[in-house]
Amino acid sequence: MTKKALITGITGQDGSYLSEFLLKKKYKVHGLVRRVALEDENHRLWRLRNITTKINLHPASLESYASLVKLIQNLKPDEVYHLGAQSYVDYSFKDEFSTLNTNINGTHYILSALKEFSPRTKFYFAGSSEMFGKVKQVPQSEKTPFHPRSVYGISKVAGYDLTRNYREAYNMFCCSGILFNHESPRRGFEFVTRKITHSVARIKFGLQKELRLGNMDAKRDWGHAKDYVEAMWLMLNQRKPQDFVISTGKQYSVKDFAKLAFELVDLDYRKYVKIEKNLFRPSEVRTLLGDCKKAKKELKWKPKYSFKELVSDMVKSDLEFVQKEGY
Ligand code: GDR
Repeated sequence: MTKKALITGITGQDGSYLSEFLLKKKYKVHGLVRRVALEDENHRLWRLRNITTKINLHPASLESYASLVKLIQNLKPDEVYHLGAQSYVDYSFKDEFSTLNTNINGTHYILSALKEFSPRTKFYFAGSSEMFGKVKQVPQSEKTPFHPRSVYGISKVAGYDLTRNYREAYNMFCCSGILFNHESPRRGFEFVTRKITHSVARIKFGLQKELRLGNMDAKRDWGHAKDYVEAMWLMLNQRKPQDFVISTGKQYSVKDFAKLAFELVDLDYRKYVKIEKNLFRPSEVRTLLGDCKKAKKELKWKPKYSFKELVSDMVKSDLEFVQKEGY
């Protein structure tokens, strides 16, 4: 029988790759979107451009329990992928209250609606390596204690605990993926990787003179979003619900990323990058490195893209983007 999946955050990077992945697996894909997005297709639905006729979009809001209940009651999906959130860490320092409201209540509303109206639905929660924050162990695994360093990270720990508690208290199939940074040509421009690759392309074409960055010594474990959405699906298609770290196990600094991105277009990053103090965060996550042994063993998952392939994919795509769009 055809399976039904409901994706929150379907218009984002992961939502769009996951939709394509599930369509290939013959799922019926449903997405929750804000009404404003439906009215502004060009700007808000660009990542879904190639598949809009194959998916079903429903207007609802993570801030409205009533709208979520209606959707879940009608659909009774086999799987819910809860990816929707205020996901930009830096913004969470500027608007703590709305980050907490959307991220915690949104997760809680969906879990509660599922419990009441579709308790057999499998639920995936997008946890984050930001939950480890000021890391207590290197590398970080499912057993590493959390120490979030932003309201965003705090909201993700709360979502993770809600997900665990619905699993334990109500016997529901609920999993959290603790995903480390994952990037792609579909990344939003506010995140450092896309900011770098887009600027590299603009500098190459003479549209920009310099690139302003904050902490270039921050280290991350960067994978490709295409690889990571597969892990989400694998988690919901195991016999028992569990949480998994998804990462590459390799670490690079923001400087390494910039150096390579500029090198790929034969430029030296030192000539273009300027450090700007106000791009530093009030409390920074300095270093993250994931240990995904459990996912390798139990999900038989492993990343396919190397760091170099990821950076090349993004630079190549941004060169095409700038050439085509002119900005
Ligand atoms: P992150 O991603 O906070 O790790 O969260 P981001 O790309 O924003 O920052 C990565 C690191 O780069 C440093 N940095 C800068 N960051 C931005 N955005 N802009 C800059 O100019 C800049 N200069 C240096 C940051 O300080 C940071 O250390 C991402 C998000 O996708 C989360 O939603 C997700 O949960 C985690 O990854 C895993």
